[in-house]
Amino acid sequence: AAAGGGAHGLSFPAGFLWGTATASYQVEGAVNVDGRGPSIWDTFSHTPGKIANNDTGDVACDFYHRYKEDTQLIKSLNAKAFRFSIAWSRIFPTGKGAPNQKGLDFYNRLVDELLANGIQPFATLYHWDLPQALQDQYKGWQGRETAQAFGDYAGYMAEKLSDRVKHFFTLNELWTFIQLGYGDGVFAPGLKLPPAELNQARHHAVLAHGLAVQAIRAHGRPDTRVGLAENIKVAVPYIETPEHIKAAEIATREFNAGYTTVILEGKYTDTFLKNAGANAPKFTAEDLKIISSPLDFCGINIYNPEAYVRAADNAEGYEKIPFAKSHPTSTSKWELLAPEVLYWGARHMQNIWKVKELYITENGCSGTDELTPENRVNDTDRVAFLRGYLSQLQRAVTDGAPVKGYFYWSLVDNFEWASGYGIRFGLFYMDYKTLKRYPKASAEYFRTMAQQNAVL
Ligand code: GBH
Repeated sequence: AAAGGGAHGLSFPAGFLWGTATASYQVEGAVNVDGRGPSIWDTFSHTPGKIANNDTGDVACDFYHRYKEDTQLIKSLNAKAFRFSIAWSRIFPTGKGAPNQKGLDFYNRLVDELLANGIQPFATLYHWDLPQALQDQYKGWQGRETAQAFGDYAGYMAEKLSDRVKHFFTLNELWTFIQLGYGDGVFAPGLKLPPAELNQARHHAVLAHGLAVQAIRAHGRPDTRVGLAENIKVAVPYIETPEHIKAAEIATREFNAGYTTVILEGKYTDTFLKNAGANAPKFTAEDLKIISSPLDFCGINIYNPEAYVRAADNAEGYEKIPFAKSHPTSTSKWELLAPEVLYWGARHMQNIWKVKELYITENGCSGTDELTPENRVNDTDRVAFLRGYLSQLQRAVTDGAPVKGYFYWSLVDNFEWASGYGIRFGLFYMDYKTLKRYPKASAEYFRTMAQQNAVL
């Protein structure tokens, strides 16, 4: 039964979960507190020239100390779920060995605070802040040992938190941290590996995901649920007719061959292996079994399409249509705006891989966000973004896509990786001098939608 209902009649089903998301290194700060070990993002952000303005996450939003205040912000949005990530190096300062109780205590306090305020915790175990020691010892994801260590850490977290945390995500956006961190050198650890080594690192990351799924099953409670949060590369059919929709499905399967496709299908596609040739990763049949361990749900982070595609009479069965130079973007130049990507992301997961439970684990819009003398932020661009993207999500749910919830990225403005603090995604504006938070117009918009369970 539909609850609420807006002027457009764009209601979501009763029980649809509204939430926001953050990640440890982007918000926590407190990098030298309570025994936290250094991560590759500490090293990278302290290397001059890597981050815009040479910003670092040393203080960020000081979420480590202000999580109670931020829980009230979440509550004020009528959000009933919060997705956060755990800093591996707070728990295991060198990635493995003896756990650090003080680090665990922080996440215990956070989880308890969320639950006391009626907010379900959704925990991501890895949002890119790899313990530096694992980078030094095993070359990070280039070493199979890192995947093993991740599995052990995941099992430990499930044991400690699963009495209260019911939803775990293994790794956030494998594509991003592998491609940009180990391939293009623009994210930590800043490497530009040749194709064979890059492929091997990527293989270790999908293996780590599978090992973590198994460890969470082994050490969690019977009702513990596990999924991943991948930025699936979505092909949008440029016209919604059966032939172009089919082409978009073929393209989406290939765009994600090294990530979502191998995780959900348990094999690398023929095209992927053919294209990789001598650079294909070394793997065993047992690896593929681990990698494709069954999941309870999938999280998808979606901002922009990978491409518009059309059906084509070629070997691939599709062709990409290049983006127009004038295609609109947010203040992040990579964020090509296309609300229907949320519709097609959800539909492809359902139609290609028969996924039964989906969450939009990230979706958001960056903007210029200036604070007026009256302490307002008139982010009309973000309001328009939300209305457009969520209308398409509502259409997907109406058409039967099994989307159970939506997490806006992000709760507050935060450390936007290589872009530093200059790019803002939050529903709340962060004054980085005072660390005061101010609701933007979009926060009020979100709060009303979440309350009425409808696009307004
Ligand atoms: C998400 O990635 C991340 O999970 C989240 O941490 C982040 O804050 C959010 O997006 C907003 O960016 O630096 O020009 O090479 C979304 C996918 C992949 C989009 C990396 C930006 C970097 C482009 N992102 N990409 S660039």
